[in-house]
Amino acid sequence: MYTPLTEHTVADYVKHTPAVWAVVFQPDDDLVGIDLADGNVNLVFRVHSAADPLGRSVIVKQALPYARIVGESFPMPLERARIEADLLQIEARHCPGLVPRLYHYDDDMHLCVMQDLNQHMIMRKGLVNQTIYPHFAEHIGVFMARTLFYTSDLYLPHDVKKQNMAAHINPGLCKVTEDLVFTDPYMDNPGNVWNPAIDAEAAAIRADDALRAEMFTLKYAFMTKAEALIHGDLHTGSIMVNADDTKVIDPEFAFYGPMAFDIGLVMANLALSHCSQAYHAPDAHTRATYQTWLTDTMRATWHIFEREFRRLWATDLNSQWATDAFREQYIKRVLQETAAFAAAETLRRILGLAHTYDLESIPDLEARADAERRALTIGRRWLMGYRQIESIDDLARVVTD
Ligand code: SR1
Ligand code: MG
Repeated sequence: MYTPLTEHTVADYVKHTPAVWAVVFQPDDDLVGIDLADGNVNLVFRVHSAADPLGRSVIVKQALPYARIVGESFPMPLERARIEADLLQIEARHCPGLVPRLYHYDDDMHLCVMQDLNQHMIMRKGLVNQTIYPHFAEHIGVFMARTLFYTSDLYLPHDVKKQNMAAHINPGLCKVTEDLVFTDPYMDNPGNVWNPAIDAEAAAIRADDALRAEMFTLKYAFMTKAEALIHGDLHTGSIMVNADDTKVIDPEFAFYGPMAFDIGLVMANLALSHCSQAYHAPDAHTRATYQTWLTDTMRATWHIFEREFRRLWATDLNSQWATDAFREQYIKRVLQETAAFAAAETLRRILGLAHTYDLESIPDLEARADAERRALTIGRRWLMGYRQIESIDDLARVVTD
């Protein structure tokens, strides 16, 4: 029977789950549960052995019937835990080592037990402290190329692709994205939150019908373009990193959608960090160096994505698509849509319900407003100009100019 776990009950749950207990812990281990939840949506606990807290531990992630940060007024389907368990296994097949290991999924309790990434940190937090991740672009570029290519019509037989689409519908969480990313920020919606210091800019965006038309065109693409099994929420809070390794977490928003939505979220969140460095970086030299790393990482991520995608196209393409001109058009279209979806993510993180730590951790509202205005300008330029983007340099130049 479904019961939300607590710091006091989660250790007992693990102890009575042989698939976890026998694989991770030792027979005489005393277990300790710690509440780690700091995301928007779920319960998250670490359960570790009292004798070896870093060596023998797991993460228990349980869905609530609502979004944790909002409460019961924001219902969310419990079945997202099943979607997450499913995706972690699919992604692990395409990209071994780039997702946490899944130990156990409990369909009654709507929870996953997975590898504790206690040697990694949430990427967004590392970016705030100007941490350089030398392998991030390589890892995330390959992750996106492989997961997107191998779940698309470019690779799969037509009937398998359609069976996969049917098996991975996610209407509840898609609706959250349709509302929070593409709709509410452009309406007078009571859920929207924004810095009062940018009242004028927020009102101008909501009154800009040409911008709203572009945003709704994107929303329509998000709702109808069943291109690949996308992660669906690939921001820097869904990525855990250290100097050597990258793990993509939290695929509960996954469904068959446009490939560029995933790539665009990565680009947008690097750009949001870029804007936030005006406050976070301790001095001008550190700021300039780190901002250069961020835009270099945007370019490298695309280049590595494109290199791997082209490699897969050459080796594993379903023969029905074997036309060079189609390949070139396809890649250019994905790049342009990447800029467009990056715009949607950038704007919603300032005007909508769910903001990011990069900007929210700037305590002075005027300093935050300066960073937010830059981000709004970047988002607007990406959105209104994405059809003119010819190269990743064009996309990244919008952040540096
Ligand atoms: C209430 S859910 C808000 C946001 O958190 C998730 O991480 C998604 O980004 C969603 O839009
Ligand atoms: Mg998440």
